[in-house]
Amino acid sequence: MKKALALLLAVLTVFAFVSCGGDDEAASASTTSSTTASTSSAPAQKTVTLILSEVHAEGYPTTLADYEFARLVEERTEGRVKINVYSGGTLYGEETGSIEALQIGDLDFARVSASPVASYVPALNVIQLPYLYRDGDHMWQVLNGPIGQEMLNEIESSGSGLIGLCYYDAGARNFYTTTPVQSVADMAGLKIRLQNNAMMVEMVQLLGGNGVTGIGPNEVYSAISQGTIDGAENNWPTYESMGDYEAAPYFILDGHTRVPEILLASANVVNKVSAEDWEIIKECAKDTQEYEIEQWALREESSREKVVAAGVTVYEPTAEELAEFQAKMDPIYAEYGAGYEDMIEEILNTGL
Ligand code: BDP
Repeated sequence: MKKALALLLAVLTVFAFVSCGGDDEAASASTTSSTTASTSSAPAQKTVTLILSEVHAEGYPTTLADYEFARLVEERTEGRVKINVYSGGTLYGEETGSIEALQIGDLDFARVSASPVASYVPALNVIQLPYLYRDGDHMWQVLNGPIGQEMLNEIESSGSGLIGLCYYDAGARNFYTTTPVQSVADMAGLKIRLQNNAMMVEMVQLLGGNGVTGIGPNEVYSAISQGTIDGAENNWPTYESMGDYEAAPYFILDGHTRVPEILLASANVVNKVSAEDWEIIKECAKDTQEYEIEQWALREESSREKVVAAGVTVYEPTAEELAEFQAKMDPIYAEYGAGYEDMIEEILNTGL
């Protein structure tokens, strides 16, 4: 009896051993087959869809760059990250609204002008001071150099909840009005719409006008038509694409500022994607910069041609008249340049 029991136990042990091994084999076979299945059919990977807000219309250089950014991200993350672009200000017509939405994580990306961003990250005013750059090349040398990078880092480290991914071109900004402006004296009392930035309001005040904020770029045409304001300031493409040239047909090439565009991300995006995909997103943004600059050059030219053909009066100020505009800016350099004297010096010397 004892022997029979021992034999039974031995048989059971051998059976248990064999069946365990068998299970292991079955398990490893099924792992292999699921790996095979995942490479041969669609992988069950996590995908995320993010949104990007843009005030400009379809076809505008920054909007084209937004789509290029979305395309590159989807391609390089192999579909794990998709970005939906909302152009034409359909999500946020005023950039301050989109910046605040990024800060609270309601929005993932926004392509905005650096001007309103400076209301949240004041250091950014340094790279958009009036009459700071000799020309576009000068600005790009600065933005692509250590100062440009330092300013992008500042956006992130300032605790703004924003991350600056890259810069885009937006040319030079000029005043346009319902009555001719050819000198500082002609600016007296004019109500000029500005981006949401106190430095720009002061700039217009120093020129004798009144800066008006809180009007989105898509509302400028109607504000001028209704007589709420006497004019605004912008580059050729915005002047043309928003139709402002029809309401304010006097354009003075004073080129008071060069304000770059910035592609911003919400700091919250890093919680929505993997570390690897976040690195890809940052790299894709940088890789769209040159593309936007090319598109910008084309559009700047075609927009200028279009408004000139439409009958806009373009005034090119003399060197003396321009010097008068520039001389009025000293208090701005004193106030907004305080603490950044060395950086301003470095900017002025860049490329010389
Ligand atoms: C345009 C910028 C756009 C600004 C607009 C404005 O591209 O981002 O919103 O100016 O003046 O040049 O508000």
